Amino acid sequence: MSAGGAPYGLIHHAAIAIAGDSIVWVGPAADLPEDYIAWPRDDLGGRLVTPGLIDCHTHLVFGGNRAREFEMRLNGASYEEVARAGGGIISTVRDTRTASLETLIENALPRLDALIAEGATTVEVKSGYGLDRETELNMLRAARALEHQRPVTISTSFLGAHATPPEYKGRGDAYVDEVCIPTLRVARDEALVDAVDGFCENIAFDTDQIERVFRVAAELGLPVKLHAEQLSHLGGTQLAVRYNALSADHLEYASEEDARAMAASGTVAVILPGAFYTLRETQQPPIKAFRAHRVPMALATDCNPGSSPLTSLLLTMNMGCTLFRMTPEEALAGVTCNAAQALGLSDRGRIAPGLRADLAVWDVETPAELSYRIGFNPLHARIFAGRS
Ligand code: DI6
Ligand code: FE
Repeated sequence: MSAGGAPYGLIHHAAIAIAGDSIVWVGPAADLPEDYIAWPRDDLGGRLVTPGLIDCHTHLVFGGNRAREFEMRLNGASYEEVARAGGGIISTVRDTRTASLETLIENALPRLDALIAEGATTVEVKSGYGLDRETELNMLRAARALEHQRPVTISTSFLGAHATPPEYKGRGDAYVDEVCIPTLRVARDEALVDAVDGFCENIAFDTDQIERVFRVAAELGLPVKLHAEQLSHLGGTQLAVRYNALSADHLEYASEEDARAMAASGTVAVILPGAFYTLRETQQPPIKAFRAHRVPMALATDCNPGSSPLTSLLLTMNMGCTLFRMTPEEALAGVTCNAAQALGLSDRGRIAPGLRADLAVWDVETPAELSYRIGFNPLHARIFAGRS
């Protein structure tokens, strides 16, 4: 969002000067400095220009899909019956382990294209469906490869601590020590990982196990983030805050105390309405507490084959407003400046001199329309690194 006190930081009748891949000036067109007067111009016809959208939480790379499980559940099967039929995260692990690197890239591209079509210019992609060394590394290699297939920035997160694989059933500690942490070290050595994530939940890993992973992340100089308080209050947020996490994500069961601690550590609250909606959750994240304690709130698709098969940031914005009562201004900040902060990227997410010229141009009359409409894409043009 640009600077300025107006709602959304909006500047009417504005001009943006771009040199190469960077913004060099922004302000009222009437105030355009002499230096830029003779530069080539694109007249956008008075359209709304926002920062390019940022999806700061996705599991975009994976094999197979879980539509059959979706159908089984709607035909009355319980989670247990689905699991017994080989459903759940483990079914995606199986499909991801058998997929080649090329297949992982090919499967991810349509999902990435859906985000790009709505103006996304930066997308975070996690590992976490391999749960063995080679497949975790393959997922991160596929994520890195996406950047060479599309005009987009990919930020990668290692999520080896997503679930315990079948061969380590009931032996979570051994999996963390024998597979997760050694793989993290290799991923770091191969420059495949930008941040380290974990799933802190009764059905995944406890705070002690996550802390063992975070300790190694700190040793390797990698920032952390955490799936926390999604289905219960396990204390993941307080652990994340102790490690100055970039973000804590989901947070349906986060407390006022958690919000206070996140405000103090500058940890972003990443709100994921797609999973809440898909799982038909009832416990909402404490938006009022985050607002009261001025915790930056980001919004993301959490695109994954199980709990959030969602590839629309605009629908995510609408869900953030309609389901969680975020304001349209909070929703737009949630997929721009706050999402950039959740990824530790200070060079984007706002329209300001010195930042990347990643922009989205919209056919809307007001910014609120971006969150208001359901299933409609008003993107007029997308500018990535200064080029449309
Ligand atoms: N939280 C979730 O809801 C997903 N992972 C996580 O950490 C579930 C992922 C899946 O069902 O495939
Ligand atoms: Fe997730």
